Amino acid sequence: MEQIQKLAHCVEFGKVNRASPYPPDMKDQDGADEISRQLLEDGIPAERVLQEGLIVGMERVGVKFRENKIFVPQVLMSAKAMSSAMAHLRPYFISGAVKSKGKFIIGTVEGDLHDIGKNLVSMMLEGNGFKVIDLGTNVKTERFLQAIDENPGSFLGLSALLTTTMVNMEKIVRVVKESYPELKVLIGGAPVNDDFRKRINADFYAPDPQGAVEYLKKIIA
Ligand code: B1M
Repeated sequence: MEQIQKLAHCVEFGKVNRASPYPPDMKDQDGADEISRQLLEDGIPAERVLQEGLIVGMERVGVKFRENKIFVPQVLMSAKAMSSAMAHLRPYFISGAVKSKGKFIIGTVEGDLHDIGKNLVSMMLEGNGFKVIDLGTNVKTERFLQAIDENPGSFLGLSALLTTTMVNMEKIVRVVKESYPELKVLIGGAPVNDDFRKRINADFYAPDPQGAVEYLKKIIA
């Protein structure tokens, strides 16, 4: 297997580094950390490392998670493997050698502290080449507006896990669309669905992280 394919494999199966005992059948093998560093040292362009290694691996993760072939703990290990490689790639993003696919602002809405699903969406988008601005949980409308102001041309993602907080999405979408009618707003989280999305005038409802990735990729294509 070529090294770059090995990197995709490490992300897919959550192999962080050589010291990591997980997954057991890859024990004592290099992980995403060592392989990505070696590829860059060998002069492989960072763009290729991202596209053919990390993104390929993360896409497989997204599809398997959607099909219930893997579960949250496995996705978190894949995200960890991806993050270890991203640490080596970050300087290339900053220098402009690797272009991000777009900026994605995300937060769990006001009153809501659940962040596991939101974090999965963030990781999956980062793994697919987007710059993610994660505002955390309990995010007020004003904070979303400030982030949009600071990051022109970005997309916005709202997450909610409570029936009592999903209603806060409506105000956020209304206020954001008043100032930025062109900005695409995605919503997600267990209590929301496409009917609710239509009602509050958001642009897209993603049932899972892969749905968000596919929607954004379609828009920027
Ligand atoms: Co809370 N909680 N919780 N909780 N909690 C639920 C959501 C609940 C269904 C449990 C229950 O009663 N059966 C219930 C909500 C009921 C309702 O509103 N109808 C509930 C409640 C009531 C509460 C409290 C009010 C409890 C209390 O204090 N009395 C309280 C509220 C605190 C607050 O937010 N203000 C509370 C607190 C907590 C903890 C802090 C203890 C903890 C959160 C820890 C954390 O997130 N860091 C917690 C947890 C863990 C849960 C459950 C058990 C699990 C949620 C979770 O992480 N799921 C949950 C019950 C359950 O779901 N079984 C429950 C896994 C996660 C991967 O799924 O977040 O749905 P999910 O994300 C999915 C998709 O929805 C989607 O992608 C993800 C992956 O597929 N997605 C997006 C999510 N956001 C997206 C955004 C997108 C696209 C897709 O684009 C932008």
